[in-house]
Amino acid sequence: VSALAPLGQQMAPYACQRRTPLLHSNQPLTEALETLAEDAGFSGSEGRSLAFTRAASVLKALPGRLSALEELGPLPGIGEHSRRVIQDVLEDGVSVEVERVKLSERYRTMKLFTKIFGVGVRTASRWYQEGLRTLVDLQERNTKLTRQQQAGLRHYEDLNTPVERGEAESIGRMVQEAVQRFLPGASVTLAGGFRRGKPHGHDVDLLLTHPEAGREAGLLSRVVSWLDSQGLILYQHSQENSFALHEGPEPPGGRDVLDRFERCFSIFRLEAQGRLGAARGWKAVRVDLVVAPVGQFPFALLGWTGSRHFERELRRFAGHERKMVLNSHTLYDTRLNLFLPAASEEEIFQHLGLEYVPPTQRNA
Ligand code: TTP
Ligand code: MN
Ligand code: MN
Ligand code: MN
Repeated sequence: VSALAPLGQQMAPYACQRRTPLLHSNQPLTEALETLAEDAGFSGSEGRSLAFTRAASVLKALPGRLSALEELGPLPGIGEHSRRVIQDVLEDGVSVEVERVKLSERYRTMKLFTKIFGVGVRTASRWYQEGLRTLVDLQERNTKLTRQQQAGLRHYEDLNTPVERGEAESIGRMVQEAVQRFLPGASVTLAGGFRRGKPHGHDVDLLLTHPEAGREAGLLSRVVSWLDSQGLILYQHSQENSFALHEGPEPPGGRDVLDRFERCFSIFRLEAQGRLGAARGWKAVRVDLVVAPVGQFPFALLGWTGSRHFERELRRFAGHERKMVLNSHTLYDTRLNLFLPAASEEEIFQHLGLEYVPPTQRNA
């Protein structure tokens, strides 16, 4: 028995109770499990998908490289199927099941289609059933596309080229400059994977707020119009704020609508940063802009920093262990029947009775 065994046994059951760094020692194992999670998601098996995601997440939090299944001990959240996959990869270097999935026509096609901005599992699956297999098929068979999907297809290559941190920071500055024009004192915060320390990402997530509540109203449409007039926006689609406190908290585990902030899903035209490979002089980059009133800002920041699995676990912990409802707007205590305000992410963790987990340790 190796040194990992006692450590494995100390592993807390919820990902939000653990520290999960970006880099960890079990990459081949987590990649295999995440491929199976993705494939299960592609066939609509959310439960199975979550089970593989949970197992991968536990391995990411291990303090060292796993060399034998026995070292895991009775770890929470790693089911029988996942154990089998782990064992195969440990013993043979690969899992036959995972390799088969990766080569399957269905997995490859679903991956190709869901990488189009605006295409989810349901649409991709329908196209697959209709016999479509390539991006050219979509065009040749005159598949009906939304405006968002058309933009996604037009910029497919750029949008599937990782966004570098420097590019994300440039976009942050562009937005900050526009914001200052219309509302001095407002702030722009880089959230998402970059806040967790990732060196690159699939998009740029920016949170806008102003220290005086209410001042942020109307800001987003002005900012987006101005950027658009400067030729910096290739696509945008905005949603109004649909959050109302008087509606009370939403039941946890309901729909996957994550929040109701005023927001803009967009594609920016970013001038080349003097790097290689930007022969055209510019690059299309996905940008999410979200506006939060200052009172909800810590909740929005926590919600938009991710990872998705970390967020899901925070909400599950809040509901199951504390009888509280957490979302990107508020924290509600159902036993005391009141909202618990917070001025920082730290205070939200305190309300939940959780040790604070800094953004770079939320890579669950
Ligand atoms: P993403 O941008 O999808 O993911 P990411 O930034 O972690 O990774 P990547 O580098 O690939 O971009 O989502 C960021 C966070 O935003 C995620 O924790 C979930 C949250 N989110 C919401 O709260 N509401 C939403 O409507 C969406 C789309 C995301
Ligand atoms: Mn992101
Ligand atoms: Mn990456
Ligand atoms: Mn995003």
